[in-house]
Amino acid sequence: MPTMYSSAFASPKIVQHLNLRSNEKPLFDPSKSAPPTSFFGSTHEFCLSKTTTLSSQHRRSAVVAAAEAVKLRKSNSSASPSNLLITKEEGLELYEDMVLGRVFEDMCAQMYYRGKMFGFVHLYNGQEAVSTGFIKLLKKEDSVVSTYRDHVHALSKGVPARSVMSELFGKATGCCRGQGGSMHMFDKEHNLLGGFAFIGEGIPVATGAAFTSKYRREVLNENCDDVTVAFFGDGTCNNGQFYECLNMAALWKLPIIFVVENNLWAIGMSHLRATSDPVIWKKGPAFGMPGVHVDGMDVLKVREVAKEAIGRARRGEGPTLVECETYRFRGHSLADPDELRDPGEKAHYSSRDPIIALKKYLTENNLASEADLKAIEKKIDEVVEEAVEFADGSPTPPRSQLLENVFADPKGFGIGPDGKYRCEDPKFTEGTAQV
Ligand SMILES: Cc1ncc(C[n+]2csc(CCOP(=O)(O)OP(=O)(O)O)c2C)c(N)n1
Ligand SMILES: [Mg+2]
Repeated sequence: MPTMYSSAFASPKIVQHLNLRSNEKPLFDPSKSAPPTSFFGSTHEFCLSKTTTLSSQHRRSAVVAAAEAVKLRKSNSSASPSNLLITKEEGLELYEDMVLGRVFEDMCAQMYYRGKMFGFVHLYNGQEAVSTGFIKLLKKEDSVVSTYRDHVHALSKGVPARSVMSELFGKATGCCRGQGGSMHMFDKEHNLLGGFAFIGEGIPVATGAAFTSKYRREVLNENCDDVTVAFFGDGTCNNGQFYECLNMAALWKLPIIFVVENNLWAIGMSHLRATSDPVIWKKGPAFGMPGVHVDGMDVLKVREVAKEAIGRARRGEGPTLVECETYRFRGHSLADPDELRDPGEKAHYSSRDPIIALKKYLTENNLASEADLKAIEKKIDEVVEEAVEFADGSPTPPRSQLLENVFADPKGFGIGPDGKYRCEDPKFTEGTAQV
């Protein structure tokens, strides 16, 4: 009997969408169903469990397991005689990027508590495999859209650490000249399109960027195969923009990958308590695009799924929704004492640290020695320390920068009748009601 959790992949229409290359089995093969490796490692109860016929068995059979897909690729791979998923160079690149993300974020925590940064700062510790797994496969021309947890996406995309750190310090040398701060990283050169503090706001921007690529290719006949990757959280999947953009992206077959970083929590709200159907990947097939669930603590699995999804987008075959099961190792922001999450749940995921897992893979498969990895760690420590020195020694922006790029000032809020910036008036902070 079909259950409400039977896979939408069973639909022939969807299978057609998954038809990738005639000579190759698709990675997102609906017939390769297997239990998710650890999905719902959350210690929270599924809130539907008492009122539906849903059983864990049904849930499991609905998930397309990337673990299976990875095995498939491994045994089919002819590129690597050793039958490994990555080369030594690729492995070291992934390791370096993940260590950079981790060390950078740990340094941010230190600098925040020393009063060098202001406002809210959201760190990415624990989620590195997602950023690295996707972004290291992109070209410079491809776009990335992030959330307020954006430092590591910026770093993976190639924005220099000193430029991100300076932005966090509010300095003129930051990637947004100090005006964006932690939640609004942006970098034109590397096509990092933000940094968005309002959850879900980046998804339409990403969809627009993907539309631009398609328009350039199909209407302007430009040689453009750029893709866009949009990252956002599980909590954000309950916002309307998510659904509107899935619809448009599928309708217009846009070159976009929607990457859900499902860390099981939206601030202090458990995903399982807040979402009528918490299986996010399944919402892709509902709109006519593949949906995939992958172990987001394993960079190699994320990378295999990312390859397929990016390849589809580049070939003009349309969008993919990827749900990466991951976990943040710190509180929601540096202002969060992180007292709500179950210590057992935290321990479960911290034992699956993605950096340690990659290290193990590299050493056990003789792709890298301890010394190779130590050298990378040393190099990254230096890069991050240099970034702090650079940021600390950089100038603050002039006050007049506050009013740059303001499109309209109809009531004279910024500039007084004397033509001077009001912010330069010593009484500026006394109140603006009269303006
Ligand atoms: C439109 C909007 N509503 C509410 C908020 C407050 N808010 C900030 S973070 C957050 C939770 C987001 O959780 P999730 O999408 O899972 O991302 P995570 O922080 O886990 O990476 C909420 C509701 C917001 N920033 N924007
Ligand atoms: Mg979340």
